[in-house]
Amino acid sequence: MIFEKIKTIPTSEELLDKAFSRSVRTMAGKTIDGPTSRCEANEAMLLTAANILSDNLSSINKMFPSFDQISPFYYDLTDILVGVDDLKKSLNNVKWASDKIHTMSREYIKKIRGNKTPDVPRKEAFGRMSSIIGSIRKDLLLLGEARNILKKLPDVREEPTVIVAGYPNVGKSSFVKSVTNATPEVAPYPFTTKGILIGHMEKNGVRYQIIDTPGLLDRPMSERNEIELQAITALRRLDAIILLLIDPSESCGYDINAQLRLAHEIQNQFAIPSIIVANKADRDEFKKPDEIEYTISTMTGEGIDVLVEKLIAMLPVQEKEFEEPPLRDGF
Ligand SMILES: Nc1nc2c(ncn2[C@@H]2O[C@H](COP(=O)(O)OP(=O)(O)O)[C@@H](O)[C@H]2O)c(=O)[nH]1
Ligand SMILES: [Mg+2]
Repeated sequence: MIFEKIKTIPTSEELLDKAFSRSVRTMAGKTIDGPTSRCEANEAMLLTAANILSDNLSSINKMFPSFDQISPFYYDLTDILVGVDDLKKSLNNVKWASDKIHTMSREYIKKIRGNKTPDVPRKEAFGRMSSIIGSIRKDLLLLGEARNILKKLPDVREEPTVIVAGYPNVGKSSFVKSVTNATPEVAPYPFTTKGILIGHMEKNGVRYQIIDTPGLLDRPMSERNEIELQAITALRRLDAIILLLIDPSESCGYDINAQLRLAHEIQNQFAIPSIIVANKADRDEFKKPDEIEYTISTMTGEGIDVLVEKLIAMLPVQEKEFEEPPLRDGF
């Protein structure tokens, strides 16, 4: 996951503490005698502090991915949850502070060398570093919060994807579990308390991703808040198709007309291919609505293979590298 490698972002106080205490420690145990070694001591102190600050800041900058290169799905989520513009601004400010501390410290080192009172320019440099770090206080806080939010985003890959939608209890999670080999991972998703279920299946050497998004595509759009709607928009940026599950046995607790209405609403909302499929074909109360072509039972496995074939046929074909077949001897 692209945000996984972002480590904890220090606050400005923590950064200054670290830099200044380390710089004092460089001097520990050393006898400072005479003007030359007093200059060297102050120079070493300044260099230690400045390097710690500018290195830490530049590594913060490098931990974040370039927002011009991340996938549209993660870009959208970042924008909804944090704000890409704010994030970029803070990253730029941190980069600026890193460069500034670097160049400023080199100027002060020249002032320290040969100075009769070298601790005067050194202290002045420390003061300036403090105020530079102080000026990016809010940026570090914003990046720290952003990191905590983004790190928790699920690992949604850029693989052909099936998003499963439908009212609660129609069998969405059961479907994901029945077609994906390993136990699907329940990943936290900031827009829903239940998290999302991500499973993978492999057919003919191609990996597919199946996602159940409880709380997002399981009730009418009019019942959603702004943030949920945006989260749904981000889903639209995946290379995906939608499987709309209905339960004509109505054992899910929703009547079939409401279920079909939701399916049609989602079809209108998303301009990506979709298919309505009736689940729980094994139940006595099951009655296939006329418009539905595919019926399955995640319990008995009936219809699942045929449906998976159909889903794969609907998904965008993965570009496979074309290889010339080798010529046989004599040709
Ligand atoms: N009889 C029957 N029950 C099913 C079938 N698929 C799911 N269920 C049951 O329906 C309930 C809800 O399933 P679940 O997958 O959690 O639904 P979700 O809320 O849409 O994810 C569970 O008790 C399942 O065991 C099916 O094909 N036949
Ligand atoms: Mg579920």
